[in-house]
This record gives sequence, C-alpha cells and structure tokens, in this order.
Amino acid sequence: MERSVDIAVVGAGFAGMYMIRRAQQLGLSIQVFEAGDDVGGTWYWNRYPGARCDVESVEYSYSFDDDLQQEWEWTERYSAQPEILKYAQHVADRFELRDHIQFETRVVSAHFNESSSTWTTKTDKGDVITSRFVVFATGCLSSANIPHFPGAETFSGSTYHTGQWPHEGVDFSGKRVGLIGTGSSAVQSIPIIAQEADHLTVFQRTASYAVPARNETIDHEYVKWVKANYKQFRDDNRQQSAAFGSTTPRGDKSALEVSREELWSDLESRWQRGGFGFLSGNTDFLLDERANELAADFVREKIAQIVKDPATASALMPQQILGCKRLIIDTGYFDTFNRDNVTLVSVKDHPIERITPNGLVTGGVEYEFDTLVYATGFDAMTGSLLKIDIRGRNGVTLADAWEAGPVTYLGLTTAGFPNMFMVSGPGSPSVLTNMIMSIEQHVEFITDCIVDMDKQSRTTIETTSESQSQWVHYVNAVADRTLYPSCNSWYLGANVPGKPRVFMPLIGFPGYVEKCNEVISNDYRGFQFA
Ligand code: NA7
Repeated sequence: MERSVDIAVVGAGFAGMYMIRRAQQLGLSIQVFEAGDDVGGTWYWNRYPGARCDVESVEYSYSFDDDLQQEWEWTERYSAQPEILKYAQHVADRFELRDHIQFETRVVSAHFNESSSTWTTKTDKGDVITSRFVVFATGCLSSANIPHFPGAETFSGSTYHTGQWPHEGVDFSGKRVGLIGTGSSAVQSIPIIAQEADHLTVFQRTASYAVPARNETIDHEYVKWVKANYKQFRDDNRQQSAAFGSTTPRGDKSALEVSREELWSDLESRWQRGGFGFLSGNTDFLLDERANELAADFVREKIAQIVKDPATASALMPQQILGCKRLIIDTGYFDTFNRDNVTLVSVKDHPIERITPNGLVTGGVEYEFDTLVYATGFDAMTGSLLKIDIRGRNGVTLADAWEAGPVTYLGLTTAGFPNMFMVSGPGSPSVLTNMIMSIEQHVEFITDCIVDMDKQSRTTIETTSESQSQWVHYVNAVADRTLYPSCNSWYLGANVPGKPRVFMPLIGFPGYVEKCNEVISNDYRGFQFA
C-alpha cells in the first residue's frame, strides 16, 4: 500500500481504536497498523490463564460514548481477558473502526522528512504511508522481557511467555511445569496452572505483595447506580490520583496517627472488600516508610495465616516497600502454595544459572519440568517504541535521543521529533492510572491539537529541549516525594538489565490533566509551531 493520510498510527489497542473514533468525528484521514490479527492490544496478547484486569469493569471501559457505556453489560466485578477482548471487538464493530486498520502488519520504521514536514512510515509488508502526523499507540506493556539465560535454546519442552500466549491455549494436564516470576501475570496464572498441571515449580526472585480481588459476579444494583450516574462517576474518578476508585472509602489520617488496633481493623475490612482500596485507608502508605511497614506487616501476617508450611510462608513474605512495585490483586495465590503439587524455589540468592534440556539449574540443583512459562514481564513503556526505527530531525534516531533514558514533554512528545505523539508515553500518568481514562485524555489532547493547528494553518508542532528537561525533572521530583523509586521496579526500567534508571510514569492524574489544560490555554506553552 502507498498512501497519504493525515495521521498514521501504530497499534490498535484501546489507544489506537479511540484515535480512529476521534479522527472519524473530526474528518481527519487515518491509517492504523497492528501486528496482531485483531484489535485489543494488551488484551489481545495476554491470554495466559487467569489474565484479568485489576481495575473494576465499570471503570476500565471507554467513557467517550454514553450509549456504549449504558448498553454494554459486564459480567464480573473484575473482567477477565476474554471479556475485555470481546468488548474491544464490540467497540471496533460498533464504530466501524476496522476499516482503518491493517492487521498482521508490523511498523518497521517512521522517518520525518524535513523538506515536506511529513512522516514516512514503512511496514514489514512493504507498505509506505506518508502522513502529517504519526502517533505511537504502542502500549506500555507490550514488549516481552525474556531474560537471556544460557542454554535457553536447548530446552526440549514447550516454552511460553505470558504476554505472547497461544490463541488456542495451553494444555497443562499431566505436565510438570516450571514458571519463572512472581509479578501480576505469575500471580494470576499460578493458581490456575496449579489446578491443571501434574506439578508446578515456581521460581521466585522477589516475593510480591498481593491482596485479594474478591472477584465475583457483578453486583447488578451497583451497575444500575453507576449507569444512572455515569457522567458524575467518571468525573469523580478523574479527580482520583489514579483515575479510578472514587467509590472506595478513603481515610484522611496518617497510619501513624491511629492505634494499631484501629489500623488492623480497617486493613482487615479493606482486605475483605478486595482490590486496590487496601491502601486507601490512610494517607501515607506510599509516602512514609514507617506507615508502609505497618501495611506490609499486615500482609505478611496474612501470608503466615494462609500458607501452612512455615518455610514456604516465610519465603513468600515480601520485604521491600509495599506498592513500589505495583500491588497485585489476586485470587487464591498464597493458598495455592498449600497444594501438594506446587513447589516454591527462591532464586534470590542463587540466580538461575542456566536452562537445560530438562529444566533449569539454580544453586547447583537441577529442577526438571516439561513446560517452561516465562512470567518475566515487559520492557515497559519504551520497549515497543525503541524496537521501531524512528527518526526525527537530522535523521536522529529515538534510540539515540533517549540513550540516557526517555525524555518527553507531558509524556506526549519529544524534542527533535515534530508532529510525533505518543499515547501514554513515559512522563505521563499512564500505568499508574486507569489506562483507559489516560488514553482518552491523551487522544483528545492530540486530536484537538491537530484541529487547532489546522485552524491556524500551522504545519508542525514540536517541543523544546528545555521544556522536556523541565518535565523530566518534574516527573522525577514528584516520584522522589514518594516511596515509589525505592525498589527495582519496571516503573524505573530496573527490571531490564542495562536499561537507564529513570522513573517513567507521572504520579497523579488530576494534576497532570490540569497541567495539560494550562498548556493548551497558554497557546501550547512549551511547544513551538511552524
Ligand atoms: P512483572 O511485574 O515485571 O513481573 C516479572 C517477574 O519476573 C518478577 O517477579 C521478576 O522478578 C521476575 N523476573 C524477571 N527477570 C527474572 C530473572 N532473570 N530471574 C528470575 N526472575 C525474573 O511483570 P508481569 O507480567 O507480572 O506484570 C506486568 C504488569 O502487567 C503488572 O504490573 C500489571 O500492571 C499488569 P523481580 O521482581 O524483578 O525480582
């Protein structure tokens, strides 16, 4: 295909899909390229057993169309992957989005042409698209991180990564399974794999904090109330730091101000209620190490109560700051370690040495299994962008521009790359929020900006090095006031060897939106136009 459009977009997850809807409404021509054979992004790829959203269904959904949000019926408090994918497919059908998407096509390069102020995007299918704007809607958690273990290629059984799960599923019955990792993907899949497999060995480097989801059939009375008040409900959620959870009871005291008895009773009721509200009872769990330690203690006590074997319980007790890696919302995770067919192996002090034809070796001991599951996460936030040969002014590559870590203005743009936008890029609230709210806000910023430029006959928009340096400084200063930067999380890029250590997401959705609105009302302060 050789074509010229207003906007070329990479990725047909929730961000790429809403880009199309806005372009349709504003009369802009758009071409989206998607590597998968359908829409859905994260929810297209992450089909591992137990994959489920940790934000409640009535919140983790588009707000842009009231008929859509009134008519769609969720079945569970937290939706499982197949239902979210079905929702994405429904949205694509309802708004005829697929007409603008070329599936099974990977973008290999996007280059800015200074003479024409246009972008040329090329794909692995030989397509060449010229566009005024290019938008990367590539997702924050879409580039699989598979550690390089010596001997990995010699393993004689089947190997899977949770984020690249086969569409036909995996039959674990009668199999001995080895699973590396204990992040969200592992915590969700372990209880289900354990039920199916002959034996499951979990290789844990860092123990994780998990609180129960208490997932259940959706409460129809609650849904009725939400639907009757959807606009207000969304507005209230947009006022929350993470753009969800407005109906969660919140406390306004420090955890250090209340008695241990009072604190434990509140944490217990939150543990019983399930979900992220566990941390909403007091103001300083993510600000003060002493407060954090109290909540951490509570979770460790729970682990001790649930897990019968004291040595296993002790190995499962996390010691790092609670919440500095994303808190995990689980269903039966700790209890799974009471099963006879599940073994926990700590690789903290004895990193995995090598993979063998029959399993893997750690601490000089070989563990044997037939199937290996990597639940080892993602090269988050920048991985998918940096896999594409993106070049801005003077042929400078994005990889070079971001050599010392990603630098952006508002998480939307980067200096030297005119008319290029990222949806939920590093430096925006993205992964610390309800992603769909963040995506909607970014897509609206981008499309409104294009319309404003057209009205004023402006050809290019570009941020400056100064604006982006100040922004990166601001993002890190906000993070430094919290406990977030205190452990080796993927928020910092610390899960990928050699990746620069920079805190990537901005904490606080309402403050961010206010800043974006100020930028717009000051004629896009921090940007230059030509
Ligand atoms: P995560 O949260 O990044 O978890 C990856 C896990 O894999 C984590 O337990 C890692 O241990 C472990 N890991 C990674 N590399 C290794 C090596 N080399 N050896 C042993 N263990 C390793 O990814 P998920 O897919 O679970 O979740 C990602 C997000 O998706 C999640 O936060 C939600 O937002 C949804 P580590 O902790 O680094 O010691």
